[in-house]
Amino acid sequence: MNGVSDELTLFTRHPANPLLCKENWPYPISSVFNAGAVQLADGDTLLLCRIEDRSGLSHLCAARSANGVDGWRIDPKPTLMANPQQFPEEIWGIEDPRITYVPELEQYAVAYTSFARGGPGVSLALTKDFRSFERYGVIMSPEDKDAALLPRRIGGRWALIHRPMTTLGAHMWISYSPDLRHWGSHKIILEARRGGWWDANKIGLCSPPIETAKGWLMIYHGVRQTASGSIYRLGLALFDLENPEVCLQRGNSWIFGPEAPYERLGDVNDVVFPCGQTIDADGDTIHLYYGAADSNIALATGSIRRLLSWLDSNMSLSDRRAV
Ligand code: BMA
Repeated sequence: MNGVSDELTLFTRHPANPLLCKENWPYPISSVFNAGAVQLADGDTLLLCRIEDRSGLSHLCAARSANGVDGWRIDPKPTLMANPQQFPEEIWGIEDPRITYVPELEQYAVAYTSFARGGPGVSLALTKDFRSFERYGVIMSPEDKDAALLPRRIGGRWALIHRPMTTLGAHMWISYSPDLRHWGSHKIILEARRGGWWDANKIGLCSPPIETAKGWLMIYHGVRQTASGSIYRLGLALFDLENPEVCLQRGNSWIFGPEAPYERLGDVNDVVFPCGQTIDADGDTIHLYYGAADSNIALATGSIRRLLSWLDSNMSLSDRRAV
């Protein structure tokens, strides 16, 4: 596996990694990373990739593949560009899309970071086909990011997971809305720990929450600050199905971190940053697509059943609080 030993092997790196890098792009770019992912009705895997162009600003571009590994058909030009005339909160680009299919709307909801003078905020767009988009504009004002919509209403309201920066710190929150436009009932659902923990001080949602029989499974990132920079790693937490602000389990250790050369070295070293996954028809096999070192896109595969049983034996006593 690319010379990398994975002690836990909850996620196995694909031998073809990295799957996509700037050399694959049909137009000049600086880097491709942090992609939202879905399996389309026709069976294709679609990645909505964050592309950083050579001005330094980001846009989104779709890549489609029959097997989710190779043979990518990449849109010949940007799929979704910032539109600062109509949406001034996008003046410095759009980043890190997370895609949720919403059966009630028969559409995909794309939550992404819009970047402007006030800092990063959360914007929302709906689409049926990843060719035309209905933009809702900014739905969480700066400074906020790492957002994804839950695929169904909770108690009659839509629910969004996101990560505002507040004087309390960089924790994960949930907010609710009757119409996807007006948001309230904001609550912290998971706090960054403190001190020496791998997820001290700054955490955020990775790919969209996964509905399982035991609860909403969330893969989140923790950012460890070191003398030579940050290390982005992944951890797991489980939340109540009908009351997702209640954390049922949280893992103590990280489960996936930068180890392969393409994760350790790039525009930003030591980053694994998934924004999307696809799940096979067996309901268990999970394909996690992640940005590696802010320079390319890689794939790791695991089992939802194994992630849940790992949580059973590695959780801290239902502890969602900072310690
Ligand atoms: C985060 C986001 C991600 C990026 C990561 C590491 O704050 O900006 O898009 O991958 O930092 O640079």
